[in-house]
Amino acid sequence: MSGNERNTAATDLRSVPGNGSRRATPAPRKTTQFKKLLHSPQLEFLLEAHNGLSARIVEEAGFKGIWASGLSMAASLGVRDNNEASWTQILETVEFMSDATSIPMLLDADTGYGNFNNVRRLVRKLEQRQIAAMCIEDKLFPKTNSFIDSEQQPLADLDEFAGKIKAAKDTQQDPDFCVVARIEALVAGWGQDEALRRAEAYHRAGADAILIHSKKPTADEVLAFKHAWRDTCPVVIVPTMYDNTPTPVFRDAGFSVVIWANHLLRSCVVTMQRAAAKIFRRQSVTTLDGTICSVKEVFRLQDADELKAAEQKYLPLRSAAAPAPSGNGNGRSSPNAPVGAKAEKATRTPGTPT
Ligand code: SPV
Ligand code: MG
Repeated sequence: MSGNERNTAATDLRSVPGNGSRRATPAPRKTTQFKKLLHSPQLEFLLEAHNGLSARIVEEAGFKGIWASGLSMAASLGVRDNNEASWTQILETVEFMSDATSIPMLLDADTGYGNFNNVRRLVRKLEQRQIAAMCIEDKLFPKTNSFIDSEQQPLADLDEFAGKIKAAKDTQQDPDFCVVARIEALVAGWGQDEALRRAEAYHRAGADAILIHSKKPTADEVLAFKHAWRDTCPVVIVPTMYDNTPTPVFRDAGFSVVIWANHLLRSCVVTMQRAAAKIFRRQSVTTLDGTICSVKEVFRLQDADELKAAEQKYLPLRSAAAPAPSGNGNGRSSPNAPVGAKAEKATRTPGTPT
């Protein structure tokens, strides 16, 4: 079955934690879940993740969706938010994130990593990996983060960017895959009229939602945009700079989705810096108790138990008295080792620590 066929099936087989294993519990497709979030009557929230582990933590916390942040993925790879990580490296990262979770993900796909043709290929690859939606921004490749010299950043030509959106919508196989068009006009200092002109064009091109970005310390700009745009289509915001705005303000204004865009990355930076400094200073890890999780918790997040159960099911029984598997190095019994239910004391070679 091709990726596209898999994705357009009536339901997804819900991923369960555990390296790609799946159980046959029908769940709405991730695309459908995301589209529902966009159109839900209440304010919804996405939290940033940047790898499989953080994605799983977002899901466990109760969030209904994940923002695969370009800034956070780049930072966690140790590079800048300037498309220094290639698009296939990003694809690989979000594949791990998607496999590790059952909630939908909105990929921050920057400018789409090229022109309309690159966007078409990107959409195909995202659908194959069950990524529910992508957000593209109207800047030029290679992009720079919106909060670095933003007013010197050129914007994409409106028609060229609208063509990218149309190409994405024409390419998607799953009718519920969503394209979010991110407008940088306010960030770049082009003003409200230009932001609205672009929103109109991107909406006409088929965008499922508009992300209006702002670098102001208050929400005034995005509130003014929303007031003028009304409910033409869902509006998504990223309150990174206006983070003191009380959430009810966003709710009352009728925004669709709030993205907390980089807060897990920033929280683990602090935690890691503190732990590293402490360990270095004290030449010991004995004082870290209580500030780090147990190894057992890491195993839980990796779903080690699922592998243990799978070993019960799939690994052949091996007599405890039998010689150790000879040299195949994969932890399974050698084909010549005595096996079978008759063995009085049988064991399986575990693949995971307990
Ligand atoms: C990101 O998370 O990469 C974003 C949001 O694009 S921001 O960095 O706030 O512009
Ligand atoms: Mg970004």
